[in-house]
Amino acid sequence: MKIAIVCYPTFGGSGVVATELGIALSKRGHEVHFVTYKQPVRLALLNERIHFHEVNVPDYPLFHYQPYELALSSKLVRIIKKHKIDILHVHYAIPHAYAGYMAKEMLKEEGIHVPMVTTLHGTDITLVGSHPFYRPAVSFSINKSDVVTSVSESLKTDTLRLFDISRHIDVVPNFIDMEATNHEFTDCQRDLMAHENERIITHISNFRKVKRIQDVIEVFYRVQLELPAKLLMVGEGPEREDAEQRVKELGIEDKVRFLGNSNEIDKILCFSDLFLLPSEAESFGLAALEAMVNEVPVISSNAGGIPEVNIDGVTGYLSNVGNIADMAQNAIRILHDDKTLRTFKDNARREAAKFDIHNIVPLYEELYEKVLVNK
Ligand code: GMT
Repeated sequence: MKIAIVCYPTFGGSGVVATELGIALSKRGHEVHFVTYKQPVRLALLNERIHFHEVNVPDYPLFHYQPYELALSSKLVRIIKKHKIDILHVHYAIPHAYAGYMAKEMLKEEGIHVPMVTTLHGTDITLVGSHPFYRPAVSFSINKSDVVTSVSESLKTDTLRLFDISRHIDVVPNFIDMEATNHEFTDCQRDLMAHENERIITHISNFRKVKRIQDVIEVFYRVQLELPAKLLMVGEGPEREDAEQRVKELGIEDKVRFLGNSNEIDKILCFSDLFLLPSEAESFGLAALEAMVNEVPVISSNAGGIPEVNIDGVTGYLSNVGNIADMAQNAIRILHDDKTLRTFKDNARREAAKFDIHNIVPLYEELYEKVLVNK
């Protein structure tokens, strides 16, 4: 099949999933065309089956806001015609499903019918899309999609609760490549980050409010009072400065390292002992899954789809949002002896295997095939 993928090319989970999906589809023989404003961060090499088309928005002074949806839908029309695309797969409802629908309608005028698959990732539904400003456009774009998928059962429930949806929603969970992280966990160069007797605790995110960065710091503060530990903070975002300030106030600057954005997540997770994800909302929690595949147990909130990934008492522990004391206690419970930590590490990788790319990508292929038959 020839598949056009529209996504955000940044470090966010939706862009990562869309990119990894495209790469996996190309390896399975499909021709994949990424259409976005920048080459996706995880898309290293292009080849005869992976193409990248940049959406340019001409900077015209008359426009106060440059019309990205217009540029994207026009670009989609050109790409779909030129490359005879079979399926349009858009990740994130706004504005991608909206622009995709416009492209579909323009093509219909020329007798070209391209089915659109829309994958909902979370923030487009729970945080941004449900705002009254956007709600009608989001409902409309979802209802006009030929196939709608959500990355967790929880997100499906939220979508049906928050919007007026007439479409069936298929749950296709996010995935990871078990083989790609099949490295030797003893050869992780952890001595670069911590002393031998210290546990390494990691948090990775875009440091937005929804991630509750202050909780990460507070949980770590309590843990390091009980056992020797270091905290690695990976990512960039608006909450970073306040977090650094809090670390200073607590007098733990020598134990916390802010590493910024990284393309070497697996290397960092390889020497991590515990992952913290205390988010306010999380449709899936791809970062938790990436930790688990690297044998890192997860201490998280029980928000949204996280319980579908992090299994309480098995791969880590779940607490109510904001319950720092419970999170710290659970973290200490896992970290305080090697045997318990080993059990949680093994469980984390074993449970992550359920989300192996080889199990999940065929689910998308089946949906593509089904919609093409009914075209
Ligand atoms: O979490 C973010 O801030 C990024 C966001 C995105 O839109 O890329 O992530 C969402 O999609 C990911 C991939 O499906 C999910 O793993 C995240 O849980 C989800 N984030 C939220 O729901 C807050």
